[in-house]
Amino acid sequence: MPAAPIDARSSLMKPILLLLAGLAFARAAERPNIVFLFSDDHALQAISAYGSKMNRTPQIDRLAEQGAVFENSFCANSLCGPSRACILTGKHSHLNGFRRNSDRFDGDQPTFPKMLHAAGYQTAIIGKWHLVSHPQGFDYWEVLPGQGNYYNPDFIQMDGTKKRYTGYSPDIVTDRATSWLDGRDPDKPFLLMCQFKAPHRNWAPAPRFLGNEEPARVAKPETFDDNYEGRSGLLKENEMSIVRHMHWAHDMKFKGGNLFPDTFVDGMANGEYPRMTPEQRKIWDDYYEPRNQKFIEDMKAGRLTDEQVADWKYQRFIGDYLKCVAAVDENVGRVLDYLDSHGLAENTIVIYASDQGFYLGEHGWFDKRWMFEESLKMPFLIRWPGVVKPGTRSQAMIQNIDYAPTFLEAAGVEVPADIQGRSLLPVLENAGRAPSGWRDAIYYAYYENAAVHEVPVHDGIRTGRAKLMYFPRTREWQLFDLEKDPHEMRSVHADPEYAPLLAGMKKRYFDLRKFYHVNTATIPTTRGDEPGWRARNRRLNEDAKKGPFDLAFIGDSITEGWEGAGKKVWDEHYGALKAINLGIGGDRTEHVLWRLGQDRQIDARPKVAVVMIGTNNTGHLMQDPQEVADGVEKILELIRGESPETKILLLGVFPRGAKPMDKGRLNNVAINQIIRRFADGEKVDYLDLSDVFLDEKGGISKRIMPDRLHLSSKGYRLWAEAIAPKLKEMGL
Ligand code: SGN
Ligand code: CA
Repeated sequence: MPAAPIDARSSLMKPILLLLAGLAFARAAERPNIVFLFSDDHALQAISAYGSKMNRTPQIDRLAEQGAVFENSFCANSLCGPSRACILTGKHSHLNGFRRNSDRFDGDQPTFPKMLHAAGYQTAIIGKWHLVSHPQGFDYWEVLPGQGNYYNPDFIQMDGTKKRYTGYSPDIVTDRATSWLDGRDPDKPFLLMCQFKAPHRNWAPAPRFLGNEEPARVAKPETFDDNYEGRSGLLKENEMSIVRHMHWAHDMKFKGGNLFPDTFVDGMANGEYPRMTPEQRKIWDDYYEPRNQKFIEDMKAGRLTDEQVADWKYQRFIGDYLKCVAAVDENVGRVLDYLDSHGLAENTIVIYASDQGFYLGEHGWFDKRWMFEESLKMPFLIRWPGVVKPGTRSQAMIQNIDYAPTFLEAAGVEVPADIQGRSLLPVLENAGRAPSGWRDAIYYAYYENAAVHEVPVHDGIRTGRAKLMYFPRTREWQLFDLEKDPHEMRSVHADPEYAPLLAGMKKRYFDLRKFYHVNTATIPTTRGDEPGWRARNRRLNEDAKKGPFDLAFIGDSITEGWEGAGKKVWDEHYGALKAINLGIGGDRTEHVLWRLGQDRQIDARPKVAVVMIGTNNTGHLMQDPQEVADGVEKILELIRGESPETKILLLGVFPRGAKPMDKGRLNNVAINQIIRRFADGEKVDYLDLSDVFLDEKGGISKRIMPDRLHLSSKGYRLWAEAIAPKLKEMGL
């Protein structure tokens, strides 16, 4: 007999059903469902709940009306994969290991979806993933490969195959998400991560937004013509300017060859176009072609000023971007409607966030990465009936490392002690106000230098009032007074009036780095954005491939100097051996880690490696000796792990400075005190050559070290002679 519809059942059944439903609700109420709606590159400036001047996002705004908006929500590393890894793990990039988009997420580490799954949640992720390894901890996943596509996207299936869906990416993500909801076990709580590719570059709008009406003109932001004066010269190296770096086909949607190479960049096709169905293509062409032809005619006729061309680029960019946002907004609405119509809204936490912010013309830019406000900020809206008061606006400083502990606590799962973020529950339960003892500052670190858009490595902290940044490449501090200079147009780090603020911010910076276990000496870092380094490094990479070598020297300028002042001595001592000089001037432990590891200079696989590194960690920051020693230790571990046959002769960092009480000298003494213990009587031997270079009073003769740091040819001779017996002992 087919099941009768509910209201046809006996009147006796009704109260029982209601009671059961009530019990189910009460039980579920203890364990709320979690719907994580997440987009890619959606800036606060383009969300009306955040006061957008350029668009409306009525569906996202529903969450603001029914829940809370966090106005001081920040990411820990303003880039896609890194932000997602922070969210999954609740840890900063240097600990979760995903620092740059080219990294691979170690899916074996603990993540909040895994922990929720273990606690009985049904878990699913659908959409953009961008962490290279396949998702773990999900009952169901279906993710875009890499960046994914807008049109007729492929999705990686759980068996590793790919499946193509016809349609527009955010719509399909929602279709797949709601169909997973349909099929789930209604008796268990669930976590659904619904992650849209939009509005990421190349900002390809859905056909339904390519109607005939002209997009509303958007006023360019105040800082569009920023000339980057008053801040680090590194800002000028950026390759993310709307005026200078828009691609003809990919970004600006022209067809055919670039007609104005002085105005547009070549080399990136519009990858979406060939994927379209004939119907999609027709709508696309009907929209873009007449507008493009008009622009081309105007350009050819010389009718456009530079200012007008810049404006045209901006309108094309922002018009497309906002259309992509509109599609995200609609899909947020579809998910909310689903929850409403299925009676799920009451017991489901809904979040809307995006992996980072984005420049919508501020500082003349598109893209993100810099620690400036527009990309540092992440949207974060949360609806949680019964817990979050509707219409809450929170000023509490939160970060993406907080999401994992929040979800865990909401689900009643114990938060592991090594999670670095903090659960937002105390803020949510306190009407959005930060309880006392809440964080006063966030820590930020960006690592993807020598990559697209040319943004250097930097880190820093932001408090409610100020922002401190540090650029290791140029050893520059930048300080911004966010109250007086909200657009961050002038660094006041050198302004005497700000000396007390600078000192305080520096203290917080170093304390926070300690607190989060940030030791840059152990974090592999490239200097590939410095042309001189890049050229030498490339050569060393090539040479290293010719391994195995007999002997390798690994280090900084003092090692590199074997090719300068030390050349003759090198030839005499090592000319007969197959020897390689892996020294690069200015390197610190973190750079050697990068070269040996990521750049595979370890492929030199020498019989003996002479390692001497650390004086530059001392030099610029007077880095704590223990931190530098940890960096040295990591180098030894890397060599031992990747080239187990290699014997290592670890040298104490050479003395520097004219006098024994020179600060740099003392720092090196302190490093050596620690690293001498790395000798294991087996694969690692240690030698301290201080006595070879110092006179009886602890002075350094200019004849040996002309600048009290680098060696003369006499110095190199002393070095070679001092280690000769050891090298012999080690089999050379
Ligand atoms: C792609 C984009 C870049 C963007 C990175 C990172 N180029 O390389 O503009 O900065 O992704 O973005 S694209 O035109 O090929 O899309 S992220 O959000 O994935 O980190
Ligand atoms: Ca992104």
